[in-house]
Amino acid sequence: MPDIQYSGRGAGRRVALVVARFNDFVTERLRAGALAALERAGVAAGDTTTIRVPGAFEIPIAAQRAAQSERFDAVVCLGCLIRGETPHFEYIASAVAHGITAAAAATGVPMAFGVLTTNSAEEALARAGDGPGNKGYEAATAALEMADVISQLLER
Ligand code: DLZ
Repeated sequence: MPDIQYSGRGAGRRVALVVARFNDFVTERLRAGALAALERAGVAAGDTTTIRVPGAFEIPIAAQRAAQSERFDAVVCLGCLIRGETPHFEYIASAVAHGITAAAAATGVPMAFGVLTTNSAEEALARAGDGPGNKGYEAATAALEMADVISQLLER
């Protein structure tokens, strides 16, 4: 049996970006990184849809609804939690991580975790710069890889 691995091609994939507006000075940079990764992999601009939600806490329900719509092959979840500015930081971060995991398991649609959890705004910005170190870029790449792998698994 041949191995199953990412082809590196994203053409034809339809991708939802669920982006939290809270800390948008970071999350819009994550979105830009994600769009750059999708474009580089060949995803058409018309095949991406951005869904903005108030904060990271709202990401899982929007991601699940997007997946249930059957309009997307993958969902990229982008948010930014900053410890020093966020009471109950651990609680929210845990709820978001578990919520995204549950949404992916419930729908079978791959969801990438691009939610930063940092100690400061400076740390967050360092993970949202230009180029491949951008965590939005990494999340979008992971989402495409999982969409490809799952599609190959369903073929066999
Ligand atoms: C309320 C809040 C706080 C204090 N901090 C953050 C944050 O650092 N990052 C983020 O994405 N959202 C934050 N929020 C908003 C919550 O995620 C949520 O939108 C509200 O509690 C409303 O449910």
